[in-house]
Amino acid sequence: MTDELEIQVQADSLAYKVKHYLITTMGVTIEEANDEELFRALALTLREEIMINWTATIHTMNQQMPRTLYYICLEYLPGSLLGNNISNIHANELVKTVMKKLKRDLGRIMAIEQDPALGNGGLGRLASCILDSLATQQYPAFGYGLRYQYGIFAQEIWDGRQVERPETWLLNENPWEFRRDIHAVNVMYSGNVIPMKNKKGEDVFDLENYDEVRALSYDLPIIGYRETPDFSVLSLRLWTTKESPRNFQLQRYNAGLLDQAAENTTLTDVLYPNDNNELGKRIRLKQEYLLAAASIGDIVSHFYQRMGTMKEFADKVRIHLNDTHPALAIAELMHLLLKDHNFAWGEAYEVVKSCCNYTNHTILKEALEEWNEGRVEELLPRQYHIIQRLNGDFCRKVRERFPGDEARLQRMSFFKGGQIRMANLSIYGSHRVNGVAALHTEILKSDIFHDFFEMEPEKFVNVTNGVTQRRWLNLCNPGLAEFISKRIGKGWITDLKQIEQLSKYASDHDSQEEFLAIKKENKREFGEFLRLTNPFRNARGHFIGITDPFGDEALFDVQIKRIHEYKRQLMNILHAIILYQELKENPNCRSIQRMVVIGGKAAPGYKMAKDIVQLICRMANLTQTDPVVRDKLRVVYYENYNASRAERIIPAADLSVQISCAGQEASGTGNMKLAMNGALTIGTEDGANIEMHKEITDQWWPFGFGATAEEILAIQSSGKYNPKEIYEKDERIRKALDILKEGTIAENDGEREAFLNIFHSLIEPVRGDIPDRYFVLYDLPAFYDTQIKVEELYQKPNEWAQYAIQNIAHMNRFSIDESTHNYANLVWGLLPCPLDKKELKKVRMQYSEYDKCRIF
Ligand code: NBG
Repeated sequence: MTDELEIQVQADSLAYKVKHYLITTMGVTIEEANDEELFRALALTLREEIMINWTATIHTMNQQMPRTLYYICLEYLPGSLLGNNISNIHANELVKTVMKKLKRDLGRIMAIEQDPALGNGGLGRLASCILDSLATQQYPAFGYGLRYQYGIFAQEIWDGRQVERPETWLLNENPWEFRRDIHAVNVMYSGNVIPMKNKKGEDVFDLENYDEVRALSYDLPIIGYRETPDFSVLSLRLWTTKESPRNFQLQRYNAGLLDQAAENTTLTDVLYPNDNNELGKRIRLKQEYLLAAASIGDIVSHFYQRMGTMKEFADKVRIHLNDTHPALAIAELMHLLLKDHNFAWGEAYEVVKSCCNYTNHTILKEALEEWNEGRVEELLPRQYHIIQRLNGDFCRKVRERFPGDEARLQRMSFFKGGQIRMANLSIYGSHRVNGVAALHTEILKSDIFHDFFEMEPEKFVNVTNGVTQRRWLNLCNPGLAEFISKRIGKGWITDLKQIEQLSKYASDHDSQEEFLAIKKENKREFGEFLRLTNPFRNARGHFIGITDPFGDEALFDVQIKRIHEYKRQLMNILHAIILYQELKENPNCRSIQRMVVIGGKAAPGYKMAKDIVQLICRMANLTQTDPVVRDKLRVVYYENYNASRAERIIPAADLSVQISCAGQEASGTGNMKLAMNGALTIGTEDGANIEMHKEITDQWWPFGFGATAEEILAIQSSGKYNPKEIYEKDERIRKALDILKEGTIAENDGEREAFLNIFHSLIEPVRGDIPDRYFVLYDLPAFYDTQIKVEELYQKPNEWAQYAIQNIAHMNRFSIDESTHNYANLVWGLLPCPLDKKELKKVRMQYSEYDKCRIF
C-alpha cells in the first residue's frame, strides 16, 4: 500500500471508532454530536492506542525491574493534552484526515480542552517538561502529584484589576485520567503515639485515635515522542481525597461539627496560588504530607510486592523531591522502613540517603519553607519524632566536623525559633542537591547553603533547566518547525543539538525572508486571538471593548511570567511610561511601532503585584485610546496567562523580556522558549540567561544589560544605594514616577492608592522597608538605552532575522532532554529501559481480539 492509501484506510477505521464512542459513551450519532462530544470521542479513540503502549511499558518495567525514578512534585502544568498526544504518537496527518472524513474542524475541537492548571509557574511547568523528556527517552520513571479539583485561578481583568475566578478543569469528565481504586492509600493525621520496638529493637511508633484519609489515585498517561509505534507511556499518578466515606470523621459528624468533619474530603480541593512564596498554612501542610505519604506508601508497597524483600530498595529506587514541598517523604520513608520492614535506624537512614535527591528552585527567603514545630507535632506526631531524631544525628555530625562552632550549628539545625526548616532536612536526607542554573547553584554553594556545602561538597551539583522543544517549538510553532526541518531534517525534535546546523542559514537571504514571513504570520494569528479573547471589562465584569493590537509590522515586545517584584515587570512598565511621555511631547520621536505585551498572574494576596497589574492595565487603556500615542505604542495586558496561552504568544514574539534583578531568578524557562522561537532577548545576567548568552555568544546577544549579581551584592553591602537620588537627578525617571505620585493617570481612588504605593516602594517605603529592593531604578537607564538599540536593529529586518536564526541555532543546550540526561548521570544513576517490542506485540494481539466480539 502507498503511504497515502494506508493513511486513508487507517483514517477510515479511526473514524468508525470515533462514531462508535459517540454512540457507546454519549448516546449520540456523528450528525448530532457537538464539539465537546467529538473532543471526547476523539480522545477516547486515541486513548485506546495509548493504553496498549502504556500496558506494555508497565509490563516492561515490571519484568526488568530496572532502577526506577519516582518524581514527586506538588505542581504540574502539562498544558492541553490532545494536540501534544497526537503529535507525540506521530498521528498528525492521520487525525487531520479523520476529521476531514467526519467533516469536523480539528482546531475547534482542540480548543474545547482545558489546561490541567495544577501549578503556579516555572516549577510546575518544568516538572511537566521533565516527564515529557523521561517518556521520550524511555527512562523508567513514575510521576506523583495532587489532583486539585480547582487548579490555579482563572484571571480576569475588571476595570483594570485582577479578579480571580475558579478554574474548573474537572467540571466535565477528563478523558485522559483513569481512576485507580486499587492503588488507593490510607494516610493518617494527628492521633496519639504509641511507642513500640521493631524486630531490631528500634523505637517505632504506632498511632491511635487518628484521622484517616483515603488518597485515591488518578493516573494520567505521559506519552513519549516517537516516529515509530513503539513509543513509551509513563504514568503520572495524582492523588485526591475527594471520594471516600472514610474521610468523614464520624464522631465529629455526629456531634454536628460538620466543618471539621469535612476537612479531610476537601484536602485536595485547591492549589495554593502562590509562586515563590510560602504562607505556612495548615491545609497546605496536610496536602504536602498527603503527597509524601501516599507516594512513599505506594512506592514501598509496589516494590515489596514485586520483590518480596526490601534488600535492593536502596539500589533500585530513586526518589526526586522537587523543591522542599515533598520533603516529608524523607521522614515517611524512615518511618515505613523502621516500622513495617524492621530496619535499624542507621540502615534506614542509609537507604533514604541513597534514594532521595532534592532540587532547589529559589533563593528567595519568603519561598524557603518552614513549618511550625507545634503544628507538625500535632498533625504528624510520628514524623515529628523522626525529624527530631534525624536532627539529633545531624547536629552531632556537625559538632564532630566543626567542634565549638555554635553559630554554625544554629544555622544548620533543622529547628529554629519554633520552626522546622525543610531545606535543611531535605539536604540531610538527600544524596544530591541541585540548583537549576550555573549561577543559581553557585549561590546555593556560596551563600544560602554554604555551611552544608562545606560539610558535604560532593553533594551539590548543577543541572541547568531546559524546555521540551516538542511542545515549545514543534507543536506550538508549526511554521517555524517546518522551516527548520526543511533545512536540517527532523532530528532536532529528539536531539536539539542538531539545531546548531541551522546557523549556516542565518546569513542566507532567502532563509531570512522566509523566517520573517513566518513571524509575521504568527503575529497576525496572535493579534486575531487577542481581539477575540482579551476584552476590556468594566468594574462589574461586563464587556466594554476589545483589545486592538498592532499589525504584523510592529515589534512584539513580550514579558510573560508570574508577576513578582524581583522579575521587575515594574521596570518594563516604567519604560513604557517614559516612551508614552516622550511620544506625547513629540509623536514622531519613534520610528517603529511597539506593542508591549505583559502577561502573568499575581498571587491573590500579593498586594504590590496586584498594584503593578493595575498600572499595566491603566497603560493598556491609555495607549490604546490616546490618538497621539496609539500609532506608535500599545501596551497590552495579556489576561489569564497559562500554558495554552503561552503556546499562542511565544511564536509571535520578537523581543523576549528577561529582566529580573541579577541573582534572584533561579533559572527561568520562558527565556529558553522564546529564544527557541526566534525572539531576541533583552535581558540581565541572571539565571539561565547567563548560559544562553554564553552559548549564543556576544556576537548574537545584542541586548544584554544591567548590573550583575556581583555588582548588586556590592551595592547592597555598601549600603549606599539611594534610589531617591536617581529619581531626583534623572529627568525621565522623575517625570514617569511623578505621574504615579500625583495620580495623574489614575482614574479612580483605587488606582491612585495603588500607584502611590508603587511610588513609595521605590522611593520612600513606609515601615522602614528597603526602598527599591530589586534595583529597578538602578537598571532602568540601561534598559532604556538598550531598548533604543532594539529599535535600531528592528529597522533592519534582515539583520534582525540573522540574529534570530543564530539565537535559535544556539539553543542546542537548552532542551529538557539535556537536563534529564544530566539528572540521570549526575543525580539518579538511571539508564533507559526501552519498551519491549515483544511485549508490545503481545498486548496488541490481545487487544485486537475484541474486533471479533459481538453479541448480536
Ligand atoms: C522557579 C524559579 C524559576 C525556575 C523554575 C524552575 C519556583 C519556586 N521557582 O527561575 O523562580 O526556572 O523554578 O526551576 O517556582
